[in-house]
Amino acid sequence: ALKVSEGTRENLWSLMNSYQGRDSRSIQRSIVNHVEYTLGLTRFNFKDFNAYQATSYSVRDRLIEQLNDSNEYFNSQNSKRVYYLSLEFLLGRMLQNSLVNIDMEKKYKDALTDIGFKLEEIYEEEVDPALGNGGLGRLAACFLDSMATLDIPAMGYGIRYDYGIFKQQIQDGYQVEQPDYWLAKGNPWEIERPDVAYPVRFGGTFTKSGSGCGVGRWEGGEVVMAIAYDTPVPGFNTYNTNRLRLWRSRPGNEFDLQKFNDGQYDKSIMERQRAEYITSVLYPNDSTWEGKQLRLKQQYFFCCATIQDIIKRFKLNNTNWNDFPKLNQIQLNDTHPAIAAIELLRVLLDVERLPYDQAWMIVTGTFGYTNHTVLPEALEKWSVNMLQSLLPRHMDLIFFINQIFLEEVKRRFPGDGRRLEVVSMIEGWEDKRVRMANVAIVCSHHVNGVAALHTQILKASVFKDFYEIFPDKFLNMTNGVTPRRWLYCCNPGLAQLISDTINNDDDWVTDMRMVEEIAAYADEQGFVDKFKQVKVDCKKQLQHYIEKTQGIHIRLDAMYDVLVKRIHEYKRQLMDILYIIHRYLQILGMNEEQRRNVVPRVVFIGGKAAPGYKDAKGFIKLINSVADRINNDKSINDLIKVVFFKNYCVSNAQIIIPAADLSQHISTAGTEASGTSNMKFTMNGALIIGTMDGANVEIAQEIGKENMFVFGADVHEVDRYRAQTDEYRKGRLDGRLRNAFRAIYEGKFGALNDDIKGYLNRIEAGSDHYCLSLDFASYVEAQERADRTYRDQALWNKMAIIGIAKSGKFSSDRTIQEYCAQIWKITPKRIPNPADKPQ
Ligand code: H2P
Repeated sequence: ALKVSEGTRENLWSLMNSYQGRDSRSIQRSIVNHVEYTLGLTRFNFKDFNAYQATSYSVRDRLIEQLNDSNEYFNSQNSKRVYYLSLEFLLGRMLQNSLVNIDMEKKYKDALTDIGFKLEEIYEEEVDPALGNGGLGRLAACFLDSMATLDIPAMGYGIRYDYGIFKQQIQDGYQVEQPDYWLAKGNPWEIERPDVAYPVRFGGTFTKSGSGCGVGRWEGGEVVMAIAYDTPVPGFNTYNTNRLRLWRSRPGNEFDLQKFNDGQYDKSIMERQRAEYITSVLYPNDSTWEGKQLRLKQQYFFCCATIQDIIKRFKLNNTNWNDFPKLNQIQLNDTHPAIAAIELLRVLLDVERLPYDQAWMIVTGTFGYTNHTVLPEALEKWSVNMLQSLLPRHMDLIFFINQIFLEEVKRRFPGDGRRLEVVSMIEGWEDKRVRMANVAIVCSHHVNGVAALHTQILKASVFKDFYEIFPDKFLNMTNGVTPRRWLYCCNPGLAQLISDTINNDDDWVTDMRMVEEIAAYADEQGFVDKFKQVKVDCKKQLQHYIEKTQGIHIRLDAMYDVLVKRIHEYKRQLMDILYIIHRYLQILGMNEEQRRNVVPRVVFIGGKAAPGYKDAKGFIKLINSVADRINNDKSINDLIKVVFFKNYCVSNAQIIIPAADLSQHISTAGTEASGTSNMKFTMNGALIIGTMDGANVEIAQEIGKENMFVFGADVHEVDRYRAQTDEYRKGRLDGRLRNAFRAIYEGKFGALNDDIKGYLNRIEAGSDHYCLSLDFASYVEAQERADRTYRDQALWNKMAIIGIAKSGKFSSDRTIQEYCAQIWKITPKRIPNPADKPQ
């Protein structure tokens, strides 16, 4: 590497320093420079979108410098690093978050106002990068923010998909998926790095020499290139800036001009396109999506490039391989990147030529695995045949480590054939498949669940046999969310109120436990009035958004009742809409007097259904049909309004969450691993109606059960109910549920297709896996409690304020601190801010 002398360094620094001015004039200069020189437009005439682009480039300049300085500093210190591997990063918009984190929002706002632009309007020009499905991908984004803020030398690795999660449109009440080509107008936040490129091989043949796992040569097949795209991730109130590195696939060979000239146009072009397909689209969850092989290719592609990149960085300063786990921790976000562990093993054996025992020790010292769900459909399994043809050496190594592992299990649990069967990495006899979770568990030093209850379930059932083999491997890391995006940015009114009240400036933004102080003001009229005003302002903003995007007018004086998350049977959007039907039927039967007592509600239900998930799509149609009927029924005088909140995504979550009064987290107990929006809603002063599931349990512990509307069966009751016969359940079908079904069958909500009716028929016949009938009575009761409480506004606000005050635990800073202390064994490294240097 090029080493520059101190004198040259000073000179370079002073050059940069002049560019990095924080005064208004310098900010304006950098913006118009980008308009003119980067965008090639004239500074005398540019639009809001161009202002967004130029402003982003201007901010990015600052971030790049911080990123480079941070990276150089960590390299110079040979710092230990954490690598967060995830197939999804649901980042959301960057501009505001970046400005806030580098503490320049006000300065940019003023500088832009001065040249005729409104920063808030410019924020709206940014596309919402949506490279994830839901909570898992958003968690990865919150973790990046917290790791940067906590001065942890860390990097995220993932895929730069051309198409993120589809855009959801609604036609005739049905979900229609539109491709999300988010890069159409460019992406000012990324830095293309053609200099950081690695080859990735698929297929071909593997020849082995030596005994045991041997060493070998993997040749032939198809080679594609992985090109890095870097996005800087600034921390809040620190100079430290981390890197998110996303890989894009490109053809491995130069364009075959010979073939082209010989007239084989299609062939030469198709070969190149095949390589580019790998990183084209993000796969939606839970769908019976075809093209499994492409998904596997995506996984290996990004893991292979990432491992090469990590090793290259390690070799900058190190030669002793035993130091590798001490200096590198790799966290697997679910099993999607689990093949990285096998890839590291392969490289250590076949490329670095380390003995097996040493290589294995390095692998198991390096990896940690986070499980995010107990649903069997999400525990990935790859066909052995497919793996063998795509990654022959990896399949060979999985067989090998599995054999060694099973021998050890046999020794420790003699005669326990059942256990061997369950913990084996391979399942089946004819159609053999690889269980990626088992691979991940064996290859990792720690395995964690994402909330206390979820971890308990992993230990007691899903991974019970593993837990008995490796009791020390399993631990809990309750999820968290970043208070920067989910309070400070999305709810400036509340943030200001907190800062003013606890009189500590913005220190709480990096220490959420400090917010607890506001609990003391929950009864103080002055404070409560301000809180109420903040909520009303947020509701107005949502009202405006709904009017603008969906053309629906909603009243301000209603309870805003929100259920937003992926549409899935276990999350029970169906139960919510059935309750709405029940409520509607009830109101229809009321006289004037009784109606005066009804709390008006605007019910928002939003979320995307995986394109191949028929039932979930049926729920969306049902919700829209019910909305149609109720919203057009003048006789109920807007006592209920139902809004299907279209295209739920990070940027509109930032509008709806602060505006909610009541938020629903109503999964069947034992199914939602954690949930993270429950944390966001609580931080923003919405009350939860929810089951004792996932992180709801811990939220109740922190804020007090009396400050939530808890209902429903617990995990044990669910188990017992499921163990009963259909006959038993059929005999106990909740009467109100039956009436709601009747209303649907009778066509009160329009003609619905047979699929949804079939679904309801099955519940009626006692096939009720997600326990709608079991929980319905207590759900109705909890809803009534919510209504009663809402009528007592003083009580309601008090509960909301206590919720905010006691939500400190759910900052992702706390989560990351736990990962650092218990899994990664890493301490913060605060890099000196060069601006603090005496000039
Ligand atoms: C999943 C789980 C959530 C969890 C989240 C992050 C997969 O997210 O289901 O319970 O909080 O990971 O750990 P989601 O359902 O939102 O896609």
